[in-house]
Amino acid sequence: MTTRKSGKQTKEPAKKVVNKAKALDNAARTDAKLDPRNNDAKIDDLQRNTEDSGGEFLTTNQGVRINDNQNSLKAGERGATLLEDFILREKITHFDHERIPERVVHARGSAAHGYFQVYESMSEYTKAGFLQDPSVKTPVFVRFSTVAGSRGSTDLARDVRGFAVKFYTDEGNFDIVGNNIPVFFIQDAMKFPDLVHAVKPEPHNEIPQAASAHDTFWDFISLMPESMHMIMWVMSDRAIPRSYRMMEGFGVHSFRFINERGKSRFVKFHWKPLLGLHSVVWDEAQKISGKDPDFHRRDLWEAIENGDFPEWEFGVQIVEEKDEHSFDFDLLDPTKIIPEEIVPVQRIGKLTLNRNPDNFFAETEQVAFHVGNVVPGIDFTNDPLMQGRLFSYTDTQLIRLGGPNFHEIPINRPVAPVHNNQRDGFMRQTVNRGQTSYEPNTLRGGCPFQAGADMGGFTSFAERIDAKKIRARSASFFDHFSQATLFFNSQSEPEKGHIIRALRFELGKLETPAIRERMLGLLAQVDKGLANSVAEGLGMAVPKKLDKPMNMSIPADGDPRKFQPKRVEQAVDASPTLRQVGNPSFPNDTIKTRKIAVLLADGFDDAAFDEMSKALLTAGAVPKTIAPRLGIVTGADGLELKVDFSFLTGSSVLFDALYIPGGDKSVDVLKQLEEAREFVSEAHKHCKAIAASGTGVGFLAKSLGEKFSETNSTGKLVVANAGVITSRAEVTTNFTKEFIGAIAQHRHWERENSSQ
Ligand code: HDE
Repeated sequence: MTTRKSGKQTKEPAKKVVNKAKALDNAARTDAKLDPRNNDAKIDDLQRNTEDSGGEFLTTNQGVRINDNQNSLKAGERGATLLEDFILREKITHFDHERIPERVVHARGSAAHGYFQVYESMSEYTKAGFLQDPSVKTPVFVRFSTVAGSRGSTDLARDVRGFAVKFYTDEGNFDIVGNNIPVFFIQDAMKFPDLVHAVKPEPHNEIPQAASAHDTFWDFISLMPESMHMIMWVMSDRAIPRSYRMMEGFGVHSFRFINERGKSRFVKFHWKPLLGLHSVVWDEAQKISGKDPDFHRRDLWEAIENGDFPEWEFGVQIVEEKDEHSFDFDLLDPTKIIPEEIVPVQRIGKLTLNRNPDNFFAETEQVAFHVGNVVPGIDFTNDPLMQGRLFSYTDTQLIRLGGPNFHEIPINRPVAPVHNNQRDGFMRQTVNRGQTSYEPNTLRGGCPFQAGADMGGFTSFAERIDAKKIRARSASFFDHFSQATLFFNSQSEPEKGHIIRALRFELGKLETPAIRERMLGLLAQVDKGLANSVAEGLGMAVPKKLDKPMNMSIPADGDPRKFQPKRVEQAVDASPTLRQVGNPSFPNDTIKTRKIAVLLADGFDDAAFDEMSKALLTAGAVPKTIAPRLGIVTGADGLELKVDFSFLTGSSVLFDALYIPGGDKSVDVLKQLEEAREFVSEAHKHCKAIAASGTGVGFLAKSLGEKFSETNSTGKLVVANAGVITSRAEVTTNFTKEFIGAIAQHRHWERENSSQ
């Protein structure tokens, strides 16, 4: 127990009861199996419901052993099937009911178990138990998702990613139900169904799946300038991450930290990936969607199976209550960030994912997150988007998981004990003993009884509210463009180019020219150069006169003039922490877990392969062999390797970099194969690091044609040219070092063809 205080009860009748509660509480919490300080507490808890049928007979759901699982019961061998066949009926009925409604948003996702540890006590800021003691490992379950697509849609859609974390703390479950983008499209929950209806497939023909590039989405956005900041993020590379393991997470809203003395401060939550921030390119994303729609799901699963446990540092931006109004935006507005230059992110702990779920449905599909799941020491603010979410998450589970007892589903139940007078309902699991299900009572000694704040009872922050009841939006929410401009200005040149091309793609897919025009008008408010470049790609001009009013999200009796965007002067012009290329908060010297394709055929240079694969493995990368066919491939000196992929099953878009060892016979075979040459030229087009040694350089030259250049003015053996590393001689340490450095850069944008 880390946070529960001894009861200092003064009122007599309650005293006995409270002491009893404390004793029970202690007993429950020191039960070694359920002690959350043991990070396996949730895993142990799940054991109660885990079964693997190992060495067991096949039975019905009633436990009756089944003798024939091949044939239904019939009137004669060729006769009609009998209604009496309870085994057949049970099996088919269960099958008929196997599906539940998918999540209305964030339907596509994958998850993992892990734990969280704080670096040092945060008691100055919060009394939350799991943030007090660095020796405590709190179990977590984390689900990543896309937003717009159905359960079976591609992982690589251009979309926001959900990043939802459930902490099973000893004071109950705490969920941070966040995204990989720190702001949101809308400011008020009232607009959420409209936004989601606009982005989901169009209702008449259910097209397109998992894509925002269609008329209804941009029609809505073009009338809602409050979305422009978020639009910049979803048109950026953030919306096509390389891996769930290489993206940031954000709580988005301002929350509150409350300390022991009841002092409140505002807090924004961040997750910072230790592998750095990386994305794929759009052309690649589209191809991955065909080659491996489970790319992110597989990546997460494989990394954990390989023992490469993904890690994020937990960051907080803390703002004193007195500073609430000291920013050039409103802290309650979820379309705004607090630039890290103004309030730095303190990294206070680490999240590690170290175990894949046992069963996708039981765990990943049935997990129910809720922004409203908080523990003492954490509280809400009046962010009007969050306020609506506080209603929505329980409500949605009632239909999705079929009733009010979804908290009893193993993945959702807390490791902290649950006692209350809630009863019954569909699928109730708990067998509540006793005569009473109300409080207060005398028949059961008052149990279960309320907990004083000093016994860990949750008390809401006593925020002062003195207001008129009103349907309105604060004027402090009306700067819709400044932070969109800040984001665009903060990008590196290649990233700016990607935003422009993403907008050309999305707007280019529209069938209604007027929507394009309105969007160009809004983009011009963000940055004129941006709007002109997008317009050029669309073969249009930015309209001289803006379609007014710009903001069409206005109540029926509202005066449009009062709803129009207003720019506020910004304290920061550009924030390098908003870009991915050259972001100072992330490492650019690691190649841990990167997948490297090694292209070879029989007769490859054994020594070169050996040197390179040793160097890559030592640096933590995952080399994979690609050959003309599966099976075994043999080197010139007899080294036998298992082929991981053929050119049919592998593809350059599934790898981070590629290496071609020499070996005359191997290179001759590769040279003849169009798929092999395409593999190389596509990796080059996507700006990936490429290395070739010995005669492998000749194959590289043939594949790249005029794009190949091997300027070697210094006479060095190893030539590095915009991420293409060649050595005509053997593989040296210098060569592998150059290649590893080039992979760590992730992409070599100087090679990028801007028309891509
Ligand atoms: Fe959600 N959101 N949301 N959302 N959301 C859901 O809950 C909702 C919002 C987020 O992996 C639903 O269980 C409303 C912002 C994630 O299971 C639903 C509003 C952010 C997930 C819902 C928002 C999120 C959800 C659908 C505006 C980032 C997936 C299924 C008022 C901070 C969690 C479900 C998982 C899921 C409602 C806006 C993140 C319908 C009404 C902002 C990561 O309850």
